[in-house]
Amino acid sequence: MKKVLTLCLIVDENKILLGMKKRGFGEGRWNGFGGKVEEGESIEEAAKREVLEEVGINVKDLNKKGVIDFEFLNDNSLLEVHIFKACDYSGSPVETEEMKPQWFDILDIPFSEMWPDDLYWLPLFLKNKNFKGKFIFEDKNKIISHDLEILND
Ligand code: 95F
Repeated sequence: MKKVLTLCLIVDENKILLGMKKRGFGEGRWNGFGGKVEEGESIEEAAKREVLEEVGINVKDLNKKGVIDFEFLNDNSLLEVHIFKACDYSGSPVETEEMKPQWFDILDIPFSEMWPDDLYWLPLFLKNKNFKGKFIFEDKNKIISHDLEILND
């Protein structure tokens, strides 16, 4: 069964807010904020809820940037991740049980401590492109194939 997840990256001028995942899936990696869409909520509602829960920030407008399907061959799972950019927000990041937040200069993104797919799509995201893609992982560290397509607005 395919699971639908959200991923929201907060960008403020030349900085991007990432969180170091402290537990669970993705532990030890910097990432945006997100998680599973629950029954009865829209994908955008889920994206906002996860940002508030994980880092204590209220995001105003979400800009939809891309959708990526991730297949993990090791555990036979399929995830559809909806990726959003938020430029308008209120509050300051707070550390939670889930995440230790930190602002990074967009020229100094810690790709070596992130999910390996980010190296492909995050540069497009930062150039404000819309995209869709599919990545096949052998396990959580190894991409064995990928497709990534830029969409016309
Ligand atoms: C990135 C991911 C994943 C991958 C983990 C689960 O919450 C949504 C984001 N997420 N983020 N950048 N890459 C491979 C796992 C699907």
